[in-house]
Amino acid sequence: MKRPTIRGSVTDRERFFAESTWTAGVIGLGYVGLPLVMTASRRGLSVVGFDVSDARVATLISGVSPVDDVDDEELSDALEQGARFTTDAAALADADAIFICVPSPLGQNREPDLSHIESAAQTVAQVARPGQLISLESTTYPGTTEDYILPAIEKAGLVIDESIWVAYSPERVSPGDDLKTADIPKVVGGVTPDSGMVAAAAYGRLVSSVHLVSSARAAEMTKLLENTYRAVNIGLINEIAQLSHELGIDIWEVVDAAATKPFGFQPFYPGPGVGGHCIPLDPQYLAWRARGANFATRFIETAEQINSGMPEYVVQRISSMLNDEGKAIRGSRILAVGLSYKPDISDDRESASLEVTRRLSDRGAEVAGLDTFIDDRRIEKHGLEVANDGDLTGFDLAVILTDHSSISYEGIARSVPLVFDTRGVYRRLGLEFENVNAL
Ligand code: SAJ
Repeated sequence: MKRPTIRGSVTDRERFFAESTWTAGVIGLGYVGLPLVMTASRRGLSVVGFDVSDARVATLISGVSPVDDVDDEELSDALEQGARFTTDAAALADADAIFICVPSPLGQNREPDLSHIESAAQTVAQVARPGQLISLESTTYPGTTEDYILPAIEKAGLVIDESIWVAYSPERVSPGDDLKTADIPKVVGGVTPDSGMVAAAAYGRLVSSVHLVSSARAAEMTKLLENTYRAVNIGLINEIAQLSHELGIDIWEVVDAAATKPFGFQPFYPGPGVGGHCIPLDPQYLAWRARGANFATRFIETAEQINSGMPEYVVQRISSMLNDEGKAIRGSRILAVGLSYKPDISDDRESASLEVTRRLSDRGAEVAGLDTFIDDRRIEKHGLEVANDGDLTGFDLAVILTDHSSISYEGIARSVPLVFDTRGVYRRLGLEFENVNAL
């Protein structure tokens, strides 16, 4: 692909983004895009949010936030300040900077699915105009911004660094974390040095700290390193947890002890597997790109095997606990506590909890779900009975899969004869019950 020639100076464009009240356009109004719209609005910028979903746009216009981390009040404030939400991409032509925050899932064979990025690039090709900054935020493999966004601006007849600037800046939203977008340092890399400078000036208006790297690829790789680091360390602790159980050692005690080391150790905790739309997926983007370079990413593959094997490991441990009481999974009534992929959020995408409940059901258990963040209809949609937290009797075993803070763990231990705690929540809360076993 012929790279557009680089001409023109950036100083006035940097100054524009650093000093004027410009308009931020966001493509994709999900758990990344909507907080970004809120941040821009709070910082006094005009904002226009675009999404392909009529329902999502209608919800936003009605002042109801579809994203856990954005409350209705915040949304109403932004609407009062003139925030626009639309399914009409033409509105993005008003934006001085367009931030692309669309999903980057995996396809059927766990290969990158860039269809959302591709469609966002087509939108950019339609609305791009001189003076704009285009920044891709979706997690993806190194080279995506050049491969997909540059051709889009060329199609619009624009020249990089003369009439338009292009960069990559990974999102670092951690759903359920009370850190706001503006308080999380932002890594930024341009497809050219000049584009990086212009993007850094724009992001400097949105967040408290910008870390400029030399290229879009470096920024893309930064994000994949962050999340691969987590996936590999979670895989490590899940393996050590299984070994510790074989050796009769309490892994939770050992992690807490290792965490007393003030340097060189970051605690990770075992669990029923790795959920969410980032940690299980992002490392596969890097592994896929590595294969294209004939490079084997062994740590990523091994971590993936261990983490994706945790639901079955949890089922085996449950089977042993029931067998010790002369029972089998088949015919047992099991209470599954915590169905979302991590505590105190309602998101159950890729949730390991649901992989565990599916396997238990497949083995003939009657499984009831208890999750204060997920409504009954969704629990039933997952093929589970809805547990009545007012009466937890009648179960042979309870398994703690996601440790929401709103659950009464003491109540569960007093009502259910056996409890399998995959999150170490009883130890963390200092609750000691004979009938509770931990991973
Ligand atoms: N998990 C473990 N053990 C651990 C940590 C996590 O089993 O020690 C599991 C969790 O239960 C969950 C999954 O891994 O099922 C992912 O957990 P997470 O805390 O990484 O949560 P995410 O995926 O919502 O958010 C992560 C961000 N998290 C943190 O930095 C703490 C961050 O890596 C990214 O900003 C974000 O993904 C993203 O959007 O990429």
